[in-house]
Amino acid sequence: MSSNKPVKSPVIIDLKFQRESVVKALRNAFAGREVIDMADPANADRDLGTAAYAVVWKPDPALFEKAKGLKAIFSGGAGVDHILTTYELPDLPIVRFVDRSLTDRMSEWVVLQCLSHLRQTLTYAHQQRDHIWHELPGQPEACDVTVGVMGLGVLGQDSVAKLKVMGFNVVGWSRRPKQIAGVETYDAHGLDAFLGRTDILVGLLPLTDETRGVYDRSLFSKLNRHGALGGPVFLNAGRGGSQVEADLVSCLEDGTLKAASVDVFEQEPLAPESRLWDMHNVIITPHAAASSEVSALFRHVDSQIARFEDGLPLQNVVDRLTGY
Ligand code: NDP
Ligand code: OXD
Repeated sequence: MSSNKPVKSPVIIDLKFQRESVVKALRNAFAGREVIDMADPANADRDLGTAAYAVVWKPDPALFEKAKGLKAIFSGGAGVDHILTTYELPDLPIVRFVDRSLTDRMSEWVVLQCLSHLRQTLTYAHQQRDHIWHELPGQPEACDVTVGVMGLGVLGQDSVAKLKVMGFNVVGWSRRPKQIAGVETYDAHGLDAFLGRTDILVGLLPLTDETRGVYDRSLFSKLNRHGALGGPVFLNAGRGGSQVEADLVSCLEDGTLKAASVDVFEQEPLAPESRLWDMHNVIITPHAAASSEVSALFRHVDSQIARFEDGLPLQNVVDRLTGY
């Protein structure tokens, strides 16, 4: 007996993620829908013309040539520069990954780094290595320090809320004006005023034509030099293309910046010869501030496809003009 249910259109998976996490998550994903996993060599020459959806992270450039029937593209992460800056993309909706798991992870990273610099964990770690028992003089409180968050989107706003819980003063900057209770915010025109208030600068901007190279010497030199930490600190978990790394290194060397925590780099992986690796005032994490939980990603894609097929608008669609 044949069923009258319409056949669900296949979904293509092209995720340059850790392989086991994808394989494991696929076991329970996309019920009743064919999955074309591009990491499976058997799919190398597959006809992709019937697939309506693709879930991608740094996909094969030829994918969009071959998959001519796509109706929507889902980014494997919150950022979409990995596709927008690299390919001639078809004029289709691109959906960002927005999920509590990713947002929480990012806020954890931001709060952890702010507290690490507040509580001088780098210096104490060096002292411990050298068996030195020495309490550092002065112990500023979070309320003595102003954290300036650049980028007040999903991740920036959650970080702001959690930094406030820890007692930091928080100011924020975004392209368009924002109202956030208990937080002074600045728009594109207020950048210098925002920087002048900021002791710890947190970069949570997407990479676009406008934000490329924004964190440079000129910007770092406008940060507050008279704060309780004894010099400005820079954190970046947005995108490495937004920082001028040569300026970052020289500002950390000459004291324009006191310290930094960096998760994203102009080139990833960070080159073994980068001076950043050995700087005593730098914390490096390997683009791991907020990795995508693959099973949560597939649940999010599944629910967006269900909306789409029910005639409802997709959520978190990228604005192709602004690039985020
Ligand atoms: P959103 O799109 O929700 O927010 C982006 C924010 O940046 C908005 O507030 C936006 O302003 C602001 N912005 C964009 N362009 C400009 C500009 N030219 N000038 C001033 N402000 C600007 O993004 P998310 O918060 O979800 O994510 C931010 C970025 O974090 C991602 O794009 C990605 O690159 C990075 N990321 C990094 C991860 C990691 O592990 N390191 C993990 C996940 C994401 P407005 O509000 O006015 O639109
Ligand atoms: C993202 C990332 O954009 O992991 O989600 O960088």
